Amino acid sequence: MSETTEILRQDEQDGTAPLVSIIMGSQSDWDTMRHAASLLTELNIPHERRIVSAHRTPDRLVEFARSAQGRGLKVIIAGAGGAAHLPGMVSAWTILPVLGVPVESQALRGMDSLLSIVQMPGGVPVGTLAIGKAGALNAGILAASILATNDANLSARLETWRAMRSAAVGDYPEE
Ligand code: RP5
Repeated sequence: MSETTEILRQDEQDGTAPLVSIIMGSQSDWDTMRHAASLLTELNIPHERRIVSAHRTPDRLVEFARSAQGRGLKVIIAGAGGAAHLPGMVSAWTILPVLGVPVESQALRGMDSLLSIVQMPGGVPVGTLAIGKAGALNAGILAASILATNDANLSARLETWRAMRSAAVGDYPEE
């Protein structure tokens, strides 16, 4: 088993039921999506990470999306690049909130991913974040915010996280 595969499976091994699922269209998306995973880990939010391709594993996509709510998931973060159907297709199968992360593509630097994810027809929403690392991180923060509306302890952890980020900003630039 590769080191990355081991990381992708580590949350399945601790036996905690995941509240957030981070899915991605390809192994190559992990370098972006790991920023969402790191944030969730930092805030101690049980989550899973999976590869689900709209194009290459369509049956896996349907099985994942149709079972998501029944498995106790509350939020889905879906990252994909290029013709990025994954978040929209998942949203078509579930009423859970779906946060879409456009992964930066080589050909069009993620503009294709962004437009594919953001331009959903009315009625099938995908909350679309920025292209790349910032989008993945913010998807993690948004997932935490959604869960925190019903979890005072998590809300306090999120407040602390934000306060630490603020405290790290200096008043003046260093020479
Ligand atoms: C998409 O195609 C994936 O989400 C990925 O961003 C992109 C390239 O995939 P690989 O060719 O690296 O597997 O489906």
